[in-house]
Amino acid sequence: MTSDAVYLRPLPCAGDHPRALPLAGGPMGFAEVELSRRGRPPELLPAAAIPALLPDGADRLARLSGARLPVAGLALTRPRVMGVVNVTPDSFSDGGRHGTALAAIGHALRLAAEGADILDIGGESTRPGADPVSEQEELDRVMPVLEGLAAAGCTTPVSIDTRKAAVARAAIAAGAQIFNDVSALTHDPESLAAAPLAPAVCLMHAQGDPRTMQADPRYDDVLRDVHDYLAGRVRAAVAAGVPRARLIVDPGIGFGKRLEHNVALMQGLSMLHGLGCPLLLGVSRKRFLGTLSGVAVAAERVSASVAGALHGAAQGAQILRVHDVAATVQALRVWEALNPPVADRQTAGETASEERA
Ligand code: HH2
Repeated sequence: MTSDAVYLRPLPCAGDHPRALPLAGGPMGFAEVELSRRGRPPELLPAAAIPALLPDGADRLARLSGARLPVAGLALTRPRVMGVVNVTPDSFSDGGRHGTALAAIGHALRLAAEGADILDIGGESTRPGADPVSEQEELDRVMPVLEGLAAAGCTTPVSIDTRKAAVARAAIAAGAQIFNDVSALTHDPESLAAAPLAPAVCLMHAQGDPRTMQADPRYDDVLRDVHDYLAGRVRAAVAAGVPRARLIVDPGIGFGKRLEHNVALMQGLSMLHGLGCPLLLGVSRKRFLGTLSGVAVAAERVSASVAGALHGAAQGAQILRVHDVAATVQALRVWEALNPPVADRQTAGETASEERA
């Protein structure tokens, strides 16, 4: 992008605001847009003014508000919960707890029963400082889990969390619906060729490699830098043969980011809807939540994680990657009742008055 590129950030509001357009086809809306250029003060404008202001304004507005196609057979008109299944000895939040295939299968089935819409299976920790794992080791960790889930009759769609093309290929052949790559298809030179095989691909922003990424992360303007990086990776994936409608984007909270970077990304998240892809947010149990809440032990950051997930929902994120599925599903049930899809509001109102009667 050029230095005078124009960025649009829809300001999320209730979906039934009289002038609101739907935010990325979900229950939230937006009636105002913050228009900005790097290094200049932003302007707040009515969304309806955008088409007349920018040559591509009508298209950009349509991208911010348009419904996304389903992912893994799931309609994205409400936030979906992706449950984390780490088959690793060293993950930051639950390392070693589900390290054997049997334990991981049991954990995945429990998350599915708790209401996970998607199960994200990973065999390599990408926590800060983590050492890489060989391809064979990763395959040996994740494939028995995918096969075990299928044998157990689990119908919850599976996502494979990997930076390796061979692992993605094997998992997709075994039925995985999403290739979730924290390197946005940059780590393995084969990944761009493997990506079109996946029904959906998640492109996540990370600065640097897990081993060194927290050493001294720097950005000119973290929100716009992440936006532009993801826009470039969307273009690369489309050029490699993955239709835009099958791409998911993710700002990569905690991946080469300081506290202030994570906070700025969370606050400005809705700008990423301009990329026209479903938005995935993974904040669960991460260190910045520990810093903000004062809770040192990752597994004890459940309430902080739920608060982060609800913030993502309010910014229109369609997929929330979480460890604590039951707690998140419970919170989202209430959130969804208070923020129903616009088409359902009449019905919800009627139900409420019936309950009062
Ligand atoms: N975060 C982690 C791993 N994979 N994928 C996406 N798309 N977005 C994320 O934010 C994300 C991710 C890190 O969390 P976890 O899996 O719990 O830890 P570890 O990498 O140590 O296994």
